[in-house]
Amino acid sequence: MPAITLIGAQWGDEGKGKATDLVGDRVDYVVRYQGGNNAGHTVVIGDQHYALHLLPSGVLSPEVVPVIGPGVVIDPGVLFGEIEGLQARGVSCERLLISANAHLIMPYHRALDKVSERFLGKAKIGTTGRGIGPTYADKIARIGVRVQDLFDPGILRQKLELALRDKNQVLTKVYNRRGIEIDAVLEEYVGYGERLRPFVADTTLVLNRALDAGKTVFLEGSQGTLLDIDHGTYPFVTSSSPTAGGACAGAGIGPTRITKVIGILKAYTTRVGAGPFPTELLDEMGERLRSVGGEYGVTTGRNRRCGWFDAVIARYATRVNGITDFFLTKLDVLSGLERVPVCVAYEADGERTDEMPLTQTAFHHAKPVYEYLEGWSEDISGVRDFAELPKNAQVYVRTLEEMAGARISAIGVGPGREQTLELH
Ligand code: 2SA
Ligand code: GDP
Ligand code: MG
Repeated sequence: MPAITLIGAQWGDEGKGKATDLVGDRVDYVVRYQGGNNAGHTVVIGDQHYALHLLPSGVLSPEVVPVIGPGVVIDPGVLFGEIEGLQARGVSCERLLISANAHLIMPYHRALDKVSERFLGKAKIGTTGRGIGPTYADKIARIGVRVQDLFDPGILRQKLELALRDKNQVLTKVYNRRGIEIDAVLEEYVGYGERLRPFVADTTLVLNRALDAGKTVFLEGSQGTLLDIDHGTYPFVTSSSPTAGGACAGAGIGPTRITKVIGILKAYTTRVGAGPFPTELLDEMGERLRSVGGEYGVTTGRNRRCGWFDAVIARYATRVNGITDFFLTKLDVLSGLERVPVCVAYEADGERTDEMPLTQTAFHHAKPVYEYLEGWSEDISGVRDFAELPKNAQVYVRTLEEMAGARISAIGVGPGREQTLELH
């Protein structure tokens, strides 16, 4: 039975949290497969507003089993803070399952993330400072600490000694910071191990058995396609694979199980942190999109950079992920504009291209080529049926669908659960 993947089709913050929450009563498992508490997924239910960082958005649906897969990096202090925060609001987290293979964000990862960004100066990535890059770097270098290591203090000490031998040199000699004490970290993390134990499971086995039994597994991506380590705007990316292929690897589900790949697409574009962004608006219109769209980082509170819809990256996301359906979000934010520009191609180094330029240098130079669509003035946040949308809003949606290369199955007209038009 089906596994469904949900992917951010742009630079993140497309509204994945809301989209996952929407399907909560139709799926059995919701799985996070990459990233960590750099993510900020917003869910609005009635007058209740939830910001989730590590827990899958499905945790808010009482029948769903939320799963943190092996591809995720976990900061245990943040995880327990989030669990306690939800429990205080009456949301049960008892069903949560956590992979024994997931890697842990350690205090030295957070320290290195912050200090290396500061030393990069103008070349900084604009990370969330949560230790994500250094944790994945240790994972790939095979000196990471995994959830299961917390159950064996002897192994944990060995791993910490190995990791800290170099890192304390770097922190103290290169960055002139205080070194990290092994004993304090050991004590803190052995304590986390005891608290994590009841949640730890062979999540890959659980999910594959569930699929065999006809259950539905929903794989919730974080960040977005253009932030993917392989397919994004490297080096201005996160250190994991939010794309559909990453969902298989990070959850332990074979590609043949996936029957649907849903791309979440904002009706305009945003990005947080540094890196190229051809349709960025540095003027009052950018400000308008930010304030009307509420475009502020859910994790760091940073201003999001805002710009027009970019059909080149939407097409790219369709191709890289094999997107079968789009959920178009935040259409309501565009109400009141006389005309809405849409980027259909780039001009890079004197040449027009309909696809992503071959090199990052060319992408940095890419200038958007715009088509202008007629706007609409009506407030559409109360509309629940496609046919009730103003004619020009309908044309906008159909034009984006054609340009992006996959059908639009749902449209968001507000942050609330009910502010959604379902087309298919
Ligand atoms: P990191 O911390 O190593 O993953 O940062 C590397 C780049 O990835 C970007 N990134 C994000 N982009 C959009 N949204 C994210 N989550 C938060 C949100 C962001 C926030 O939902 O608003 O609160 O600032 C997210 N997480 C990582 C990051 O900006 C870097 O460009
Ligand atoms: P995620 O990281 O992809 O889950 O997205 P974020 O939660 O970081 O940012 C999306 C923001 O848009 C949140 O504040 C949502 O509540 C809000 N949102 C989602 N869908 C819609 C929509 O259709 N219209 C409006 N106005 N807001 C939306
Ligand atoms: Mg977000």
